[in-house]
Amino acid sequence: METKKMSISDNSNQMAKDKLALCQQKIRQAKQVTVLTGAGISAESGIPTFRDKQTGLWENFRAEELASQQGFLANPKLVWQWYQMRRQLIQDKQPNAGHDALFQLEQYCQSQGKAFTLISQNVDELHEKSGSNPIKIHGNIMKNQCNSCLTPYTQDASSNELISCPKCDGLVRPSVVWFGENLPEEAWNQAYEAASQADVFMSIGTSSQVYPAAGLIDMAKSRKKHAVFVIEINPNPTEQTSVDVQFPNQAGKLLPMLINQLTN
Ligand code: BV8
Ligand code: ZN
Repeated sequence: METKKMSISDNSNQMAKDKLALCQQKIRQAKQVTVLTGAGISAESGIPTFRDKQTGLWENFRAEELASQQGFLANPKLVWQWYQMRRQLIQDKQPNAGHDALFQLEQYCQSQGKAFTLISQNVDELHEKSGSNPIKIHGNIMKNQCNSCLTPYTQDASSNELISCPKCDGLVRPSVVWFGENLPEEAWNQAYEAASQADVFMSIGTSSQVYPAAGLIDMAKSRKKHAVFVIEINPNPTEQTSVDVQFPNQAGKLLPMLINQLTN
């Protein structure tokens, strides 16, 4: 019985090795590598994902309600305090091995003359702390702006009390994209372009449920010129049908394995 069990686990190890080798080969052959990350890549740094249930004061609200113009106007203090709590939670967090491996991949691509673009749905700054310069399509939770005249608010905003815009007396809010709001045009155009030029598209730590970000994979796949190779890294495989290789692993564990062999 023992040998049967060994062969099954050997089998799955061999399969995993083959998947890694195939992905490394596709990256070596690629001219453009495009990566899309979601909340899952920050999970191992201790930042809860959007799928995680809200807790405390906000446990009876869904993130989609709080992260919206409607939610803010209905209860500005509750939403402002939700962001203050999230900023406090995020500010001392450090990048994990997944973020660092993506920066190494970027350096590898540059050394090989390949184009590399990192697109992130995340509003934390962990990619930046590990040296990357992501296209932030959902904004940055550490920045603020006026909800009425959109003027950036660069003064201290650590208070739990609501802050009024010095220019128009409107309410100050975080510079993130709320549900129902358009994505920043320049960032979205760059993300769209990088997806449409991709030879390898990596979708990492995203449930692929928030649009238009979740549509980038299908848009990349629908490109006429030639097939794009799609890699997904997520312990909970998504319903994305265009994925060529799915790793049911944590990004912080899998990415170093994928990148280390590539660069050594
Ligand atoms: C738009 C900033 C045009 C805020 C975010 C009705 C009215 C209006 C719009 C809509 C509507 N119905 C649908 C829409 C479109 C809507 C949408 O997609 N809704 C969803 C809920 C269906 N989209 C929008 O509104 C977008 N704008 O469409 O504009 C428009 C304009 C007007 C009217 C109509 C259309 C704006 C979307 C942006 C919202 N803002 N963030 C804030 O942070 O407070 S999105 C927010 O969700 C975060 O950025 C986060 O990234 C994202 C959630 O997605 P994920 O990143 O995937 O995170 P999630 O928690 O879901 O999943 C984590 C995954 O990680 C899991 O799968 C897990 O298994 C995995 N994981 C866990 N651990 C690990 C891991 N993976 C790897 N390693 C690990 N260790
Ligand atoms: Zn204002």
